[in-house]
Amino acid sequence: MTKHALITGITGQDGSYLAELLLSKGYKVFGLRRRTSVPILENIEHLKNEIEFIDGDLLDMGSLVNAVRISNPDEVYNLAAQSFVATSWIQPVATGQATGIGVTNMLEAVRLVKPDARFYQASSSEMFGKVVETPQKETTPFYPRSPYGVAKVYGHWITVNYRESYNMYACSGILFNHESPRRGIEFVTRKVTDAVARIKLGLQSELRLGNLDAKRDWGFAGDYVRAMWLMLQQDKADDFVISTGETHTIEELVEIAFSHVGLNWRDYVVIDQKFVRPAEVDLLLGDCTKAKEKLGWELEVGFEQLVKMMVDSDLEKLSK
Ligand code: NDP
Ligand code: GDR
Repeated sequence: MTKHALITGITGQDGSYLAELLLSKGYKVFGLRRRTSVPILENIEHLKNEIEFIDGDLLDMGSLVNAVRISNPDEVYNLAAQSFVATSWIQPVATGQATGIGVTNMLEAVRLVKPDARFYQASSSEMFGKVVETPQKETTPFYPRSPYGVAKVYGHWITVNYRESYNMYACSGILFNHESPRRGIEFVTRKVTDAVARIKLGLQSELRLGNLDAKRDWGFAGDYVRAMWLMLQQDKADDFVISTGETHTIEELVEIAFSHVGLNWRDYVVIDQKFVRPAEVDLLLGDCTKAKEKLGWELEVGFEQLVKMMVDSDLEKLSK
């Protein structure tokens, strides 16, 4: 029997890698897509004939009920969210609605239409926020530092609550930062690799950034979607941290990206207060021992390899 999967956030970075993975495993993939005046399918252009799109929005529960009815899913991956932390201070209510309440809308749709479907919630290391304990693991208390982080904490606990209240197979994957050539252009890794490529090609002269001292545990999105799938293949639903166990400053990221094309970052980077956040998450470093032991999950791409892959991809895109 062909398995059915419903992915929300199909047009995003993770949606595209997860769709590739599930298609390669023989799944029929349904993708929830928002109506936009200009369709933005850049990440899934190559898959668009293999995915069945269903129109809908996390804010509109009727559309989610409809999506679950049409797709009749064995597995639901809730990846949709307002996912850019900086924007969450500008649109805190919209972020709370999509990133927080949207999770309840999706869980309710599953509970009402297909309660035995397995559910994955895209939780985030941003829930750890202010450093309480390092490395951060499943039992580390949350202390979110942005409206986005606060909304994700709500999404995490409502997922746990539906598992405990209704005995649903619902998992929360607490994923640390993961990147790829398909990363949105405003996130710091892609902003840097795109700028490095532009500067190298003579299309841009400087790169304006905020806080270079923050530390992140950065992995490759292609490795992380494997963990999402593994979480839904277990005997019992549970929550897992997914991380690399290494942390690097933004300055290190910048250094590696510029030196990969033979440039010195100090000649191009300008600090701009506009990109400094009202409250910062200073240090993220994850301990994913539980995922390694229980899921058998391993990462394949390291940090330096990831940064170089992204710079090379941006150089290639811009050279065209
Ligand atoms: P992206 O920003 O690339 O993708 C977000 C997706 O959500 C897009 O497809 C977007 O659609 C969709 N979306 C936004 N709002 C709505 C809505 N109201 N209704 C339906 N769809 C909506 O994020 P990523 O792929 O990087 O991340 C996937 C998930 O994982 C997110 O929930 C994110 O918060 C979480 N996460 C990400 C991490 C990372 O490092 N990448 C780490 C931890 C968690 P559209 O194209 O229409 O805007
Ligand atoms: P983050 O990712 O907030 O960790 O959330 P982002 O790449 O936006 O920021 C990482 C760090 O870089 C610092 N920074 C800048 N960030 C951006 N975007 N632009 C800049 O110019 C800049 N200068 C410095 C930030 O202050 C921050 O410390 C990502 C998202 O994918 C979330 O959805 C996800 O939940 C978390 O990762 C885990």
